[in-house]
Amino acid sequence: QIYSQYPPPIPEDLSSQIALYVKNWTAEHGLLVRPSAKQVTADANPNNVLATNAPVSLFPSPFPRKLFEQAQSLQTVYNELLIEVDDFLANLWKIHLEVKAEGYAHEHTLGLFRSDYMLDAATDTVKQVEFNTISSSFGGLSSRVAELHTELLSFPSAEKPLLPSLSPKTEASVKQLPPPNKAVPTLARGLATAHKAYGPSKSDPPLPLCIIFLVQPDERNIFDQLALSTHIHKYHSIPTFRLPTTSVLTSTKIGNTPSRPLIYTPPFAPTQQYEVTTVYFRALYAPSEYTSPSIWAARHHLERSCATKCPSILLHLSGSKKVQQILTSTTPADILASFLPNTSKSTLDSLRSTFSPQFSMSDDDASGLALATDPKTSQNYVLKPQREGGGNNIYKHNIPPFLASIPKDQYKQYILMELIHPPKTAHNTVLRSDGEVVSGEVISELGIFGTALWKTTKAKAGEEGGGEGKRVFPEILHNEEGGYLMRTKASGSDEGGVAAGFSSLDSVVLY
Ligand code: GSH
Repeated sequence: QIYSQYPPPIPEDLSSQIALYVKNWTAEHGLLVRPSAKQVTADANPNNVLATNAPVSLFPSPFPRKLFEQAQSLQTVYNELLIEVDDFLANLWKIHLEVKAEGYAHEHTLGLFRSDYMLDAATDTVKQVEFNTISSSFGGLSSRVAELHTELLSFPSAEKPLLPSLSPKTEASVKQLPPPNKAVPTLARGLATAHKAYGPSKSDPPLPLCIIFLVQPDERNIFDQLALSTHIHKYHSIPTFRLPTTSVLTSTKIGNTPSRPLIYTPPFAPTQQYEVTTVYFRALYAPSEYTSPSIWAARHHLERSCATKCPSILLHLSGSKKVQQILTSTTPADILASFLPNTSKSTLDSLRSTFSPQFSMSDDDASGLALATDPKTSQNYVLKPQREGGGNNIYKHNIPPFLASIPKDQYKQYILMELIHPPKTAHNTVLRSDGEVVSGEVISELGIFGTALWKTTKAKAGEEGGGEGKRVFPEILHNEEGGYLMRTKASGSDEGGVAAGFSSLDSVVLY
């Protein structure tokens, strides 16, 4: 209601001036991405020197303060919840099985998480869209957007800004400026905490220690990643190196002491060696990245080393839609409460209020199947495969024909989730990466970042992990909430995601 007039209309010529301000600001402050091959051909970009603005909104988006704070307060509970899941799903994963048979060498596991929510207009609550356990991106760039909006809203002076006031005069309680975004220090502290917890070198003779950022060979989102590595270098004095997935097997090896340290030799300094305390995965979350058997071998190689993985394969798997669906179910048992034995009932209720109803698509749940195959009911659902990175979901009326087109035994690879209905009143203007400025009706998605480090629980060789009754809870060494990501997209688009090209980076004003 407050924001039916949001943002205030701006005159045509001022609008292009603001777009220019934003374009220049992004270059000045590294709010950038590398252009896509579609945007700029290799001929026009020799030596890959070009960068362009990340897609970004010109105004912060309004968000109810109460719900923003609820999402923040739940982050450490979510961090704890996703820390360890039963082995039964992970048993599908060959690498996990193999490394388990050999015995896991890593002592700790690190999670850099982002829990994504949308406002649900009907219930006036925040509902979780998904919980990311691998490559949770845009903490770096999203901090810059909060700074950009703050500066733009008080340009050329706070007393007499160029832009009209954002909030109607009647609503004095509305904060005009976005809250500061702590994503960079929070995520960097997570990595630094894992680095310290690793302890001294396990090589003989001892080696200097480092953190590895495992990256895609042709990463466009490099400036987001550099925001973290630069912060780690500056404020934690820890060496970090970028390692493309294609170089894992040539640039690293496992040392021959029994603890299995991961040794990195920088290709540009072949006489130097480092021992890797922590591998931060900004890659290998999507099946399409596993282009050859050597990439699978690289994943196996990293998993069996004693470096702390962010995430381990088990943690990667616990972010799967299937696990998230199971965590929301209350039959036959209250799964959620069993994983959070020390959490109060009111916090559990608050957590539960963020779940959208979800259904299994396997034979054991007839209700999910019935909802998905009837065109009348499928209208209110999204069908999600076990994929990360966006762009893979099937929506509404497309669900029944899609299901009819695949073999029945593949149904269980999907889960069905009730759609969230965000308010339809918001408008914004966006500067896209190709320089186009577009205005229209938008919907936004809020992500809350959090980090956790815990001791890895190790089932003894030959013993099945998990199982009701004998569940062992890991010792949590660090659990922190901090920083947010607001993303905004045209309200006509079902899919989201900045990396996938659907959304723009944004910030919030709270009311
Ligand atoms: N490789 C890129 C990076 O490291 O930044 C993209 C990684 C990626 O797509 N991460 C997903 C994400 O956070 C989670 S698996 N996407 C947010 C978005 O694209 O809006």
